[in-house]
Amino acid sequence: MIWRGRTSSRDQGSGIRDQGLRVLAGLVVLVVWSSMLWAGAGPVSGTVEITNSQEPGVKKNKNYSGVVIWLVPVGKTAAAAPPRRESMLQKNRHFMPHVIAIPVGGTVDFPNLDPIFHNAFSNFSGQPFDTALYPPGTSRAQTFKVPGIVRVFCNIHPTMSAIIAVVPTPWYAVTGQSGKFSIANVPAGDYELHIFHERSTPDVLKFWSIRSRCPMAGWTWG
Ligand SMILES: [Cu+2]
Repeated sequence: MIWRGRTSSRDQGSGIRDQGLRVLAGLVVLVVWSSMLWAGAGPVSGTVEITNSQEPGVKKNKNYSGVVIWLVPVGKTAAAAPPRRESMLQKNRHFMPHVIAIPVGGTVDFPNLDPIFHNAFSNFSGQPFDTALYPPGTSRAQTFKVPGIVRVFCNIHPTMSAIIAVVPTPWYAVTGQSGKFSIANVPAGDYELHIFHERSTPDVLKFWSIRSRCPMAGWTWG
């Protein structure tokens, strides 16, 4: 079964702006819950389209990457995911990839592949941390024990930034350029679908915290 939704300007409240960043106002999400009878678990896939963006890369190139989607079971705690380990490279004065997601308890490595010092820190949302400066060719690691959106920076290169979405569930995905995503092995049950993009307004994100049954019997706005 397929469900389509669209945010409208009415859903964007007063157009809250995020620290002067150009606001990415709308997200259109098409979610396909498998309509097959699942043998206990099945895939959830879909497409995200970013609307109203003033970013040339998003508008011109239809680059819908970096949207994080995760499913949280309703009325019960998600089974603990096995601890995950991901890498976020420091290369050419960028964090790569720019957006990653990891379940609570996971660890992120920050290998420095540049010929200069870098650090990685976050201090105003999600779990604060600071690796301190470290030399080329070395790496630092950070374990994230608290769910939330961690905004990562390097304290000597102001243009370096990244997002780590620490999610309380093993069922999550980050979109690629096409906006497509797929989450495998989702057990049948009730879920809240959550969505995050670094330039969406809080109102848009709240709009997209929606509840459904999986496999889908119909959407309810919860
Ligand atoms: Cu740096």
